[in-house]
Parts: sequence; C-alpha cells; structure tokens
Amino acid sequence: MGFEQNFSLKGKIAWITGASYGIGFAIATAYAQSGATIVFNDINAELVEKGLKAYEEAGIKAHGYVCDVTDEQAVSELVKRIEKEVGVVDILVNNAGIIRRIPMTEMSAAEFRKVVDVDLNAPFIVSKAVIPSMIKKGHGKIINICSMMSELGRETVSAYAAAKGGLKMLTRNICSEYGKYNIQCNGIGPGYIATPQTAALRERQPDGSRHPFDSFIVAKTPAERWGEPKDLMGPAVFLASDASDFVNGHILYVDGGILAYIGKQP
Ligand code: NAP
Ligand code: GCO
Repeated sequence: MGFEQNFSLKGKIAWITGASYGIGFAIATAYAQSGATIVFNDINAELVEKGLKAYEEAGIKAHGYVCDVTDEQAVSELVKRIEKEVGVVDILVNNAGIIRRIPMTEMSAAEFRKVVDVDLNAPFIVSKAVIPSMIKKGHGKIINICSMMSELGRETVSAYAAAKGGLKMLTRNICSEYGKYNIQCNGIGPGYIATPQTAALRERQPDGSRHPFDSFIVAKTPAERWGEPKDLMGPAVFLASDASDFVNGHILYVDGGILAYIGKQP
C-alpha cells in the first residue's frame, strides 16, 4: 500500500456544518472524493435541499439535516440521529459562520452576541456533542474554520475577530484536553476567499472599477489574487487524514501569504 493511502478518508464519516455551499461545500467535496461519507447541516430546509441537489450534481450522496448549530438541544438530538442513520462521526468540521460588518460603537450587544454565538459558541456545542463517541471509537478529527481575524483586526469586524480569535484558542484547548484520546483538533485559517460571505467586498463600483477592498486585498496577498474554496480542499484533507495524526492544536493558514507580507508598496 503506497504512502498516499495515509491521505485517504475511506470508511470515515465526516460532518461539515453549514456546508450547503461555499467553503464547507468545497471541503465536503474533497472529503467525498477522498472516500469519506458526507454529513452536512444547514440552518433551514431550503438550504439543505439546495445543498443536497448540489452534492448530487457533484456525484456525492450526502446526508443533509436541518439544524441551527447554536441550539445545544438540537445539536445533541442531531448527533444521535446521525449515529443511528449514518454512523459515528470520525471527522467534524466546524465551518458554519456569519459575519456582521458594523463599527463597534454602532453595533448592539445583541448583534455582537449573535456573531459570537455562531462563530465560537457553536463550535464548542458541536465539538462537545461529538467528542464522547470519538473517545469511545479511539480516534477523532476536529477542524475549526478560523480566519485571518484569528490573528489580525480590522475596522467593523470586532465581533467576528473576537469570535475567531477565541476559536483559535478553543482549538488549542480541545487539543490539550482530548489529545490523549487520539483526537486531533486543528484549525484552518483561510485568507480572503471568494464566497457569498465576501461578495460585498468584491462588488464592482458604479463606474465599473474594482471595489477598493478588492484592490487592497490583492495588494496584500503575495499570490496577488483572492482565494477560491478549492484552495482549501487539500489542507482540509490533510488535517482530516491519518497523515496529520501528530499535528494537534495547529492553525494552518491558507492565505496565499497574507500573514507573511507587509503588502505591496502603493
Ligand atoms: P458562507 O458562504 O456565509 O456560508 C456559511 C454557511 O454557514 C451558510 O450556509 C450559512 O447559512 C451557514 N450558517 C450560518 N449560521 C448557521 C447556523 N446558526 N447554523 C447552521 N448553519 C449556519 O461562508 P463561507 O465564506 O463559506 O465561510 C465558511 C466559514 O469560513 C465561516 O466560518 C467563515 O467565517 C470562514 N471564513 C471565510 C472566509 C472567506 O473569505 N469567505 C475566510 C476565512 C474564514 P446561511 O446561508 O443561512 O447564512
Ligand atoms: C472581512 C472578511 C474576512 C474574511 C475572512 C478572512 O470582512 O474582513 O469577511 O473576515 O471573511 O475571515 O480570513
């Protein structure tokens, strides 16, 4: 058997949250192509149906469920249902996330709490729900989708940066607490990726010119481009596979070099 088998996910069950489209969909597609059985959820039936159709069109028989990942009771019940209908989750990707771009002094506490609830509390809730079965099974992989904002701040994203910074430390704490059960918990920190979540930052201006933020990010990225969801597929497979069994508590930045670069001279 060749070394490449270490990157196989054959026989594994992978649950990717919020994966009807975007980054989660790309990661789930990579896992399916690597042999895994795909489970995903999204916040409403319409999105789950949209996702099931997209997976079917990609030749993937996915298991889709409606679940708000911030609802601890619903998540607990969903884990029981997944274990009954599909099997014990081997790989969890905490992908579901939201962002609200509002200057901090104009953001309500409720809006701040909502972002933290989805981007930080939910990864806690879902990880807590799957870890006991991973312990019984003797292995598990948890991958938290962090962000550039796990390391950097910028105007208008205070809640998101606080949540993603916290998610980096939750990742390290799950590693610390459950590594002895052969559970590896790592993060992926995508750079600026072209998905619906960043569409507003790439919109063409009325005169047809590029959005100033679009030009800014391209100048800040050595790769001189936005990332695509497909850029995350290989790193995600690595962190879900046996090949990364001694990688734990690590945030793998997939950012085209942004964090290493001062930025192009204007
Ligand atoms: P996206 O296009 O907005 O997709 C996020 C998905 O999560 C959507 O399907 C969304 O459903 C779902 N979701 C939101 N709240 C949920 C909840 N309470 N329960 C269940 N599902 C929920 O985002 P993306 O760009 O693919 O990003 C995916 C992850 O990567 C997020 O954690 C994001 O913070 C992170 N990230 C993105 C970038 C980027 O540049 N795009 C970079 C770094 C990190 P709705 O459609 O209803 O919102
Ligand atoms: C923003 C963007 C970023 C990206 C991503 C970068 O408004 O700055 O939405 O937050 O989504 O998190 O890694």
